[in-house]
Amino acid sequence: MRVGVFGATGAVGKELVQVLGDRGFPVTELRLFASTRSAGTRVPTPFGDKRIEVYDPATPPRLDLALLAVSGDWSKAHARQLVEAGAVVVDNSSAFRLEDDVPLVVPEVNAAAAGNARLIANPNCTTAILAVALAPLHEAFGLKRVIVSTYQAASGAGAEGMQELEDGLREVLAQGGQATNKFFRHPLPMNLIPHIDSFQPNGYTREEMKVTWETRKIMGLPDLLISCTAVRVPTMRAHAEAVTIETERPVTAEAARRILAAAPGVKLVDDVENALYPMPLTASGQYDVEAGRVRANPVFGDRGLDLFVCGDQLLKGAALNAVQIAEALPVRLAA
Ligand code: 2RA
Repeated sequence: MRVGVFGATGAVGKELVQVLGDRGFPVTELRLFASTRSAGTRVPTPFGDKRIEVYDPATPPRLDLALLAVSGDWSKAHARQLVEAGAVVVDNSSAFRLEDDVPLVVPEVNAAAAGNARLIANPNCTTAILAVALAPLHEAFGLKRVIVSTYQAASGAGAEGMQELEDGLREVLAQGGQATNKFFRHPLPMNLIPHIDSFQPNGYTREEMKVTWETRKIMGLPDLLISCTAVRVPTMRAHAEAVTIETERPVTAEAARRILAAAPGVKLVDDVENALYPMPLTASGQYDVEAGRVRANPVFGDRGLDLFVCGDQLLKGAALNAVQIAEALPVRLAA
C-alpha cells in the first residue's frame, strides 16, 4: 500500500512510522509530510531513508492510506481532500471525532464501526486507553457510572512538551527553585497541573469532556454517566488513570481480574504482594494497556469496582491505535 504520514516529524508521527515497520504493515511506498521547517531533510525509517515533503493541496499525492498526526485545523482543511484523491484517512486530531458520519474507532472495542468509511477518527489518547479496559468490564457487568482521574504524561503535549519536561528537570536539579515554562501553563517538574486543554462553560476542561463524549461514542452508550478530572503529571510518555465504576450487575474483583486478563489489548498487572501494578515506567513502549489494583469499591456495595490503568500515550493512545485501524484496510480495499 502507498502510505503517507502527515506530521511525520512530531512525536506521534515518528511513532506511526516505527509502528508501521514493527508490525510489518504492507507498505510499498512511504511518503512523509511535515511543515516547511523540516522540508527536504532525510530521515531514517524501517523502510529506508525518506525525504520530508511539504504537502501541496494543488497536487494531492496518490495514496492508499493517509495517517494524519497534525492539528485539527490542518485536518479540517485537508483530510477530505485526501479522501477525494483516493486515500483512506485515519485522523489523530479531534477535528472529526464527534461527526456522525465519521467512525471513532478503538479496534478492540468497536472495529466494526469502521465499516466502509474512508475517513476514520482516532480517539483522544486518554479515551483510547480507558476504553480498552472499560469495554470488557461493560460486556461482563454492565456499566452504570464511571469516574476517572487521569495522570497524563508530557508526551500528550507532543515533542515540545516532552522537551520542556526534560529541560525543566535538568534546570531544577542544577539550579533549584522552579523550572521555567513556555509550553505548559505552569512548570511541570515537581508539580501537577489540573488543566489540559481549555476550560468549558461547565467547569470541566475540554480534555475531560473528550473522555466523556468519545467514550460514549466508541462504546455506543450515549447516556453513560461519566466524569473525568484530567491532570498533567511530570512523567514522560504513558498516561495513567484511576477508574471507579458502578455496574448494573454484581461484580467481584476476582471476576473482573479474570475478564481483564482475557481482554484483547489489556495486560493484567495485579500482584500487590510483589508490588506489581500498572505504572508509566512499565507501560511505556508496550502495546497493551496495563490494568491492575482491581478491588471492590465499598461505596457501591457489590456493584462497584476500582482499578488503575496505564497505557503508552504515543502507542495505544495514538500511533498503535491508528495503525490497528489501518490493518483492516487491505481486506476492506480488496473486498
Ligand atoms: C494530552 N490527551 O494528553 C492529550 C493529547 N491528545 O494532552
